[in-house]
Amino acid sequence: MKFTSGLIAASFLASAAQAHFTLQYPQTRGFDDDAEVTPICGGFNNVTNRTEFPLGPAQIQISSFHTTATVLIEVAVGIDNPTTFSQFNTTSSGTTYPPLVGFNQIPEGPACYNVDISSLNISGATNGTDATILIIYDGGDGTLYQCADVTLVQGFTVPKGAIESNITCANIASAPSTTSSSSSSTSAPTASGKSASGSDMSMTISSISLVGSFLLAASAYLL
Ligand SMILES: *[C@@H]1O[C@H](CO)[C@@H](O)[C@H](O)[C@H]1NC(C)=O
Ligand SMILES: *[C@@H]1O[C@H](CO)[C@@H](O)[C@H](O)[C@H]1NC(C)=O
Ligand SMILES: *[C@@H]1O[C@H](CO)[C@@H](O)[C@H](O)[C@H]1NC(C)=O
Ligand SMILES: *[C@@H]1O[C@H](CO)[C@@H](O)[C@H](O)[C@H]1NC(C)=O
Ligand SMILES: *[C@@H]1O[C@H](CO)[C@@H](O)[C@H](O)[C@H]1NC(C)=O
Ligand SMILES: *[C@@H]1O[C@H](CO)[C@@H](O)[C@H](O)[C@H]1NC(C)=O
Ligand SMILES: [Cu+2]
Repeated sequence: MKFTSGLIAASFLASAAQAHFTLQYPQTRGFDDDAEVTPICGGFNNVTNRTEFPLGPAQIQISSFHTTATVLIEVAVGIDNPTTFSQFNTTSSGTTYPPLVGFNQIPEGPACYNVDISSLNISGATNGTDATILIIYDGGDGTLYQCADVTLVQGFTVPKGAIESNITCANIASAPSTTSSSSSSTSAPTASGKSASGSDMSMTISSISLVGSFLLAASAYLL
């Protein structure tokens, strides 16, 4: 008995150590390290659990197991089971909206983001609307995906303990728009709370090339 639980703990630690990234909150649709490379939701094509998530101010936490990684977070709203990338930036009436969290670079460890779905002004996003949050992650070994299926609830707040209490949650401006503004106010979220203000220029360049590769991945998927 003891031996068995020891084995389970050991295999859990082994898989956590190999992971590219994990989604701490909200609850992931599913995590399979090997299938994480499969669009759109890392190998999980069907909605199973849907959890409540704030329509207003909220946090999202991931853990990254690469030295540096680039992250983009998008949301599809009012669609039971989104199956194309465009459903994560376009309403049913054809209006496009920005990502929930723009491209940003993170160090290894936990990363937390302040988000507010209501601030995206998506017409269909009201109390009780279904949504799917999509984490797109690149730690240098491919573009990886995880989804979280939620119901947006007005006035709901992230439960205490869902986010590690000793980390600072970052405010990441929306991704640079196609009309390039040189002063994107992206900043890397850090576990310690100290700002990782490395080289903004190289971050911008790598963000742009990642935008390109993400879009390539997206269009490859759509073809
Ligand atoms: C996912 O949904 C599809 C279409 O409804 C179904 O054919 C398939 O069996 C489902 N897969 C799982 C794992 O439930
Ligand atoms: C659904 O959520 C419940 C409660 O969080 C959890 O116990 C269960 O394992 C989840 N099921 C799946 C398929 O993720
Ligand atoms: C929306 O997403 C699609 C698919 O990823 C992409 O081709 C398109 O450029 C995006 N539109 C905007 C305005 O960002
Ligand atoms: C949402 O609407 C508010 C108020 O009109 C505006 O300040 C904000 O820029 C809008 N956000 C987006 C993403 O369009
Ligand atoms: C949102 O909907 C839930 C039930 O789904 C309800 O309990 C709650 O009062 C609603 N909140 C607001 C602000 O209307
Ligand atoms: C935060 O707390 C967890 C345990 O709750 C600990 O493992 C981790 O090292 C702490 N992180 C920092 C940056 O203090
Ligand atoms: Cu990896």
